[in-house]
Amino acid sequence: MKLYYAPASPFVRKVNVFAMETGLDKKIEWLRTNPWQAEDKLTAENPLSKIPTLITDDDKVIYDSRVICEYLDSLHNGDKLIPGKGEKHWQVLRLQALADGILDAGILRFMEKKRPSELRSKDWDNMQQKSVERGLDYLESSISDWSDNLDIGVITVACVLGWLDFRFADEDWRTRRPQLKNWFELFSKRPSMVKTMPAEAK
Ligand SMILES: N[C@@H](CCC(=O)N[C@@H](CS)C(=O)NCC(=O)O)C(=O)O
Repeated sequence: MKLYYAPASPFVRKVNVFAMETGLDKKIEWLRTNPWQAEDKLTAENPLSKIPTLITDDDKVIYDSRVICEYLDSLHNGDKLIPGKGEKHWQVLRLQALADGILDAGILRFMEKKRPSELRSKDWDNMQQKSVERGLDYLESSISDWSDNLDIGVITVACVLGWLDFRFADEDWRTRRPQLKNWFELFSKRPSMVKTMPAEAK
């Protein structure tokens, strides 16, 4: 399999952690790209020019991170990280959707920060920041429902928190959320997390 990636992408990290936790990482060949430049090699596979984008061994193209993780989960015989149908399935997918949504709002803020200051909208930034804050509050208040699990939901939560530390290091999410802080500290020690720390693209 081949995976289009860039080193700072939290969605790529999610797929990478998922692949390591399911023992599939050795089967992935990494193809570096810059999705913001809409390089031909990427847009030929994914018209949205987004990463992660996976090319399977039989040349199928799969995106986005949710669909890639579901595909990876179908390839191994260990414990599934996306539980089959039933209550657990929906809980895990909802946790993933919440964490992905926090990331989406965080990325909108990050993009806004990059615009010339006279073009930036404080209202827009506040609105996205509030989504992030509410999402994190929910993670703190619901932590006993998910913190003992290893699944696509908690992997996504961990990648979101890692990305917030990477891109918004000056904003403290921990003080008001001690349980989330402790959980993240522990989860971050997993080899899959240690080996996939985000890095600025060179
Ligand atoms: N929902 C997508 C989001 C992917 C995404 O937004 N990736 C970013 C990098 S972190 C990207 O490729 N952005 C380029 C663009 O939006 O043009 C997923 O889960 O894979």
